[in-house]
Amino acid sequence: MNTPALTDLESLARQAGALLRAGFGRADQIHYKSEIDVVTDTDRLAEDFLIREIKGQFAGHSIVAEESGETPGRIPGDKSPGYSRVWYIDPMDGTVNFAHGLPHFGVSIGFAADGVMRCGVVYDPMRDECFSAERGVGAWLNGAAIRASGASDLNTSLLATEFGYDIRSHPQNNLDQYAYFTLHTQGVRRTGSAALDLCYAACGRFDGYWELRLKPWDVAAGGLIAELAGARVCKVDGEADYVTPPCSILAAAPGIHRQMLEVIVSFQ
Ligand code: LIP
Repeated sequence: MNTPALTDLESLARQAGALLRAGFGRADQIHYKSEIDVVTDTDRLAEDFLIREIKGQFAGHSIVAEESGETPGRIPGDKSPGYSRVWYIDPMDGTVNFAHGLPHFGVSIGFAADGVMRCGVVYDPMRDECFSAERGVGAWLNGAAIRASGASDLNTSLLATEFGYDIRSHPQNNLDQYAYFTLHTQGVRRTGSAALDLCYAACGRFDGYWELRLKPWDVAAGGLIAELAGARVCKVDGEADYVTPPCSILAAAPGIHRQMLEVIVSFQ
C-alpha cells in the first residue's frame, strides 16, 4: 500500500514552509474564526498545497487538516473499518504569531497507518529547523538525533504551555496550572505554537510542555517527535493516545512527568 517515507513528509513541510516564509510580513488577509482565533491567506495557501500534493502522491489516503477539516479517503481493496492511512496537517501552527509579525510558527505534518502514528515532521521556516521522527527509528533536528531532557527536579525545570482560543469561556482555562508551575519551576514559557513547544520538549529546550484541548493536527507530529526522543507523552488523564480528541497533552522529561501530571489533574 502506498505509504510515505519520512523524506516525503520533510519535503512537503519544507515546500509549505517556503510559502509561509514568502507570506510572512505581507499584509495578509486575516480572517477571524472566533473572537481571537484567526486564519490567514497564507494558512490557506499552504494547506491547499499540502492537500493537493498528498492527494496526488498518495491517492486514497485520508487527510485531517485544520482549515478544511476531514477528507476521508478509501484505498481500493482496503477492508479496514476505519481510515487506514491518515495525514494530520496544520499548515501553520502559530497563526496568531504570524498574523502579528512574530517569526515563531511551523508546518506540522503527521502520518498514521492502521491507527498508529508512524512518522511526523514539524518545520520552522524562519529558523530553518526541521524536527522529524519515524517510529522504530528515532527523532532528529535537521538530521541530528535529539533527546528529551533528563530533568528530575521540577523546581529547576523550564516548562511551556499555551492557552486555547476558548480561554475566555471555558471553565478549565489552564490559568491555575500556569500559576502553580510559574511559582514552582524556573519558568513557564508561552511561545504560541503547540507543535514547536512539543519539538522543544523533544530536544530538551523545554523540560516539559502541557496544554488542554488541542486538536489532532496540533499534536500528531510534535507528540510523536517528543515520544520518540524519549519524553513521556500522554493525555492529561494518563491515556496514551494523545491524537484522539480532546487532545489535552503532556510531554515531559520522565523525571518530572508524574509530578506534572498530578498537578495538572489536581486543578481539573
Ligand atoms: C494554536 C496552537 C496553540 C493553541 C491554539 C492553537 P494554530 O494552533 O499552536 O498552542 O493554544 O489554541 O491551537 O491555531 O496556530 O494552528
